[in-house]
Amino acid sequence: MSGRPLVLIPGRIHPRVRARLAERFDLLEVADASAAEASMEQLNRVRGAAVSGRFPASLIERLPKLEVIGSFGVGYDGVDVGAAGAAGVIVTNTPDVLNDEVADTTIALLLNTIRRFHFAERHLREGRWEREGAFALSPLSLKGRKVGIHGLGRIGMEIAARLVPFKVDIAYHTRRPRADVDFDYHDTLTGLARAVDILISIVPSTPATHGSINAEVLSALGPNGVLINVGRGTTVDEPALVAALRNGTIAGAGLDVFADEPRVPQALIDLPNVSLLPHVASASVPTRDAMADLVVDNLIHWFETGQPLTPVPETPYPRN
Ligand code: NAP
Ligand code: 8YV
Repeated sequence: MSGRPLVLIPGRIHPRVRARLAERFDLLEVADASAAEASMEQLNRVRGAAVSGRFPASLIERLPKLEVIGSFGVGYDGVDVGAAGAAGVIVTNTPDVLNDEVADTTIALLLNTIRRFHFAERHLREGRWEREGAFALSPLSLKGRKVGIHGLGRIGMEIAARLVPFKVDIAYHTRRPRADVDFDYHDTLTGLARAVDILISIVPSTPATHGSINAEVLSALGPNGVLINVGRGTTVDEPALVAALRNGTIAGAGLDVFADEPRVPQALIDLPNVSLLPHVASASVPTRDAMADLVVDNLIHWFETGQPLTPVPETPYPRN
């Protein structure tokens, strides 16, 4: 035994997290959150953890010395923060360092969905421009649109800042209105959807957001409506979305996130009026490196000073 804290890594993680942790800590790497291959003696010594994905209560219960979990990503819905808090374990996430990347991706996805550039590029690559002529005009345009942002937090604010120069009207829905913006506030999601013709969702996966973009919201968005989801797939009722896209209840959708990743419903893939990305909003080398560093820096700071850098609100520091 080295005297260095033992840090558990359940499942795959960004290589920079692993490499930097190995410089400071002993590592216990297991295939997944079942930690089936670890002995009780090893689990009894684990003081920290780094995870990208699931960290369930069943694992927390088997780690009596666990102090801190560093979760890779700003969304931490894979970590049972209730069980962590009850066990006195601090959970950290990676806020802010990915705001710009995710907001940039959101704008790209919005324009792609409306102007169908992915199909236009395929037209060129398949030689159809030369053989058949110009690509069809896009039925939709961003011009004159009203954009509703579902979730005006760290990333939502960066999306809004990028939309201002596009000369679109901006409105939003959150549970509590923000005092520092003058965009129109709607106290219900359906009310927001009724008032706009583009809805951008950037909320966390919680019981309250689960399935909240449903048939009623899509119907309120209307036949010229476009849904963009970069938050979490669980926020959207996917069967209702497929129906709305098929029958013209809304005009199109751009999705970076899905309810059961990496499985994407074939019904969505088959639709002509969607742009689909495989959860890549933060997926550049510089941004993922910054996220990896924040995971590691949280653990280092915890073991050096007894304080986390970016604890999640459910496991605050100082403890309540
Ligand atoms: P944040 O700063 O915590 O902002 C969350 C926003 O959602 C706040 O404005 C919050 O306002 C609102 N919200 C929360 N629950 C709500 C509800 N039930 N109804 C309406 N609004 C609600 O989080 P962030 O850093 O911007 O990140 C947001 C989420 O984006 C993450 O949790 C993650 O799931 C997702 N994300 C996805 C990617 C990707 O790769 N696609 C990348 C990064 C993040 P109130 O509290 O006032 O309601
Ligand atoms: C990551 C994300 O892709 O930060 C988040 O919440 O969804 C993304 O930035 C993910 O967390 C890592 O797999």
